[in-house]
Amino acid sequence: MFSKDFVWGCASSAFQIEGAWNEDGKGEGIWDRFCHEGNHILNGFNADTACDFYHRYKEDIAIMKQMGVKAYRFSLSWPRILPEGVGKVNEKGIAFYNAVIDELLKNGIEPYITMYHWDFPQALQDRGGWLNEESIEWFAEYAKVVSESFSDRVKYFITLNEPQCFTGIAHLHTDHAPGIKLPTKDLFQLIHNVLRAHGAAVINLRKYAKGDIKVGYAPTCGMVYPKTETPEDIEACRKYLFSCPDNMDNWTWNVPWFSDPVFLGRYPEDGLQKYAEYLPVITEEDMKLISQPLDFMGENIYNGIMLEADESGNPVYVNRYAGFPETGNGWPVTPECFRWGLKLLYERYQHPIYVTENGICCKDVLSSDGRVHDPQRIDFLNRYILAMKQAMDEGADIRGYFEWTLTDNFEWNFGFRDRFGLVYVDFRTQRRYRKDSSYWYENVIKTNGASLMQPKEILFFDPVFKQMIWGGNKMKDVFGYNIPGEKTGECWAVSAHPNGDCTVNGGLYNGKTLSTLWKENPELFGNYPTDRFPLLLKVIDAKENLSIQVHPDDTYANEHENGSLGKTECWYILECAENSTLVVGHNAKTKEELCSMIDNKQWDELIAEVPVKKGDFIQIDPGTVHAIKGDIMILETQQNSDITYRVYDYDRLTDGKPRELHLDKSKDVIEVPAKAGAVMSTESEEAVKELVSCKYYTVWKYQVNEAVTQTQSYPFMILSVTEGYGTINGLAIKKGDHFLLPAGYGEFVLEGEMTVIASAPGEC
Ligand code: IFM
Repeated sequence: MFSKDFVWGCASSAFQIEGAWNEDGKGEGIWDRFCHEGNHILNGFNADTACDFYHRYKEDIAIMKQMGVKAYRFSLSWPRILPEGVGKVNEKGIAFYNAVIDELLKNGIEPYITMYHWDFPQALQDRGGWLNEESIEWFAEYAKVVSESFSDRVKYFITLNEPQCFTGIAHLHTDHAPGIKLPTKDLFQLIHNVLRAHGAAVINLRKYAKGDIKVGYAPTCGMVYPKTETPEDIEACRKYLFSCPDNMDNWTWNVPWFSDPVFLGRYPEDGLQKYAEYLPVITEEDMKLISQPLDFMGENIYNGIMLEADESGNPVYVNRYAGFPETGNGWPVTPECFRWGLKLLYERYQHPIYVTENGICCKDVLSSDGRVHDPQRIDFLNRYILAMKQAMDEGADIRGYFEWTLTDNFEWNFGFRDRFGLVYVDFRTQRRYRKDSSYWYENVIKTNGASLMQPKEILFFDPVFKQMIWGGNKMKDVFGYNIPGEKTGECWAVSAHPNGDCTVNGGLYNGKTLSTLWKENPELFGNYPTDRFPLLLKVIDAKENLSIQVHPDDTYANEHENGSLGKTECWYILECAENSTLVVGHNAKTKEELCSMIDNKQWDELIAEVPVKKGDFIQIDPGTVHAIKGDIMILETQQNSDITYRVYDYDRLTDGKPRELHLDKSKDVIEVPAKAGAVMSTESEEAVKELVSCKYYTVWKYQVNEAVTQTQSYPFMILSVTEGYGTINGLAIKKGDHFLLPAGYGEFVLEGEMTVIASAPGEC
């Protein structure tokens, strides 16, 4: 599934885990100050101890080893290495990181070092922080020390983590340290300094490296995904993702201002125009410095927004529905943004990508059984990793994935409220508990992604209703359908036919037509090898008699009906009056006799009828003369075809005219002599009864009183609840519901008091 050298990792940052804030010569950082002074952190917490990684790194590395993690992305505390930010190196700080690196390597875990994950030395902040242009040299000096100290064993270095956050959240919104609101012009200057500092660090990391190193950068931002996969909606996403915001209250939250200069060597043109009045002096030399060649692009991705194109092709935000899935801290769960964001980033920046952060905060608790169960995290990661794989399959060069984060830790201004870890930390005792998700991730790593689970979603559809001269309004009373009129004859409940293409209602594929899904997601249908969805499921309410008709087979329909399929169908009688009959078959012995009876309108002699009652079932093969009679309601499973030849219509008039008959074609296809119309009673002692199995479908009846357990191992199955209420695998279903179980769905349990008719396509 994934290439064998795909990097499965975990990520963390120094300030969020290390603690030991003033131990062994560490200098004060801006986050130490921010926590200690003022009321910036939820509940007044600080990170003086955090996860105590400084003393417990061996324990945490041992857990990673158990999990089989291949790489660990961690950051260095700048003030632990250079307590004053520049000048004297703190050898104990270097020794600590050397010990961490050695322990990782000893355990077969590749270290990925992030130089800066927000803990700026306070001493340098006191000299103006990133706003001071000298910060470029300060950061370069720090890079030299880092490279000299660690590049003999560490191969992967990342300069900055999420510059959008440590510039914007700190200096525009002031929620992060140092929490200083800057005039807009100054913030532009500060960001220009940060980007130049990045370039200067890349130069020094390489210049002082003791081995072959790879250098990258890890920005972030919200991503995007299109409402539909039309070129217009995709282009709207591209446009939005790579344009600079107009809103100056949140302008730093964007991709291009932080990534175009680094990877493309220029600030984005629209930003240069929009922000002209705030811009610092930007020289060619600056751009050269900022755009030092990089080996990879990191990107931290958590969520995104759905967009569609308006008439002019401009991106429009699509509102989220009520009850949209959210994480424990209220972030939307949008795996689709991973697929589209990663593809669009790769398309623009053309660098191998590492997902340097992705994960979820959940309200994890230590359960009574002494374990931490976090199914929501497992589901989130499963969906996101599958979406990432889709981006890879569609061309994005993604080399690795770093789950955020190993242990629950200090979540900045939210203190310890938000648990993001694969490992639970009891902050009172510093005991670590592996959450269920850590075992799940272990398995993903061990199987190199093969254990990821394709989402098992039951697909529901919006039916398409058809008005017919013979139709009625029973579907409203019997099934509660919102029918469009008093002559509603047909409900195309599951159909991908162009004359009535159903739309998915809810879930992952909400709003897509079944025919689109068939094209775009063939895996949902077990890659069934036909060019179109093979079945069509209808409810028919015949208030009046339907015309007497006959259907062609595949060969005849293909030849005479523009490549259409023929029509084999079967009927389950949902409702009927007492003493009802159906037209099935005819009495002609020879073709000549048939033609003569038709030409002479000897309908009474020609047509054969069979008695039926509620719950009966009958197969109608092509060539069979048939008709549903008035006051009967049926559920029909048929081939995906709308071809019917009308033989006789009781001489009825519509708008003063008779409906068209298809006598020549009917005579061609009617089978002579007719097979006996075999009506079958579906009553059975057994809960599961096979009603028919032919080339095109198999149909069963499930009589649910006790739990009925079945396995969906067909390309797909369609289930229709014809009576009662119940559940399928815990999902409530009721009379009138029709739904599709996709390929690989596996076991399902029906419970309640229900009658269910199920169909699966034939072996093709
Ligand atoms: O915890 C943070 C991390 O420091 C930066 N990226 C987002 C994570 C979750 O908020």
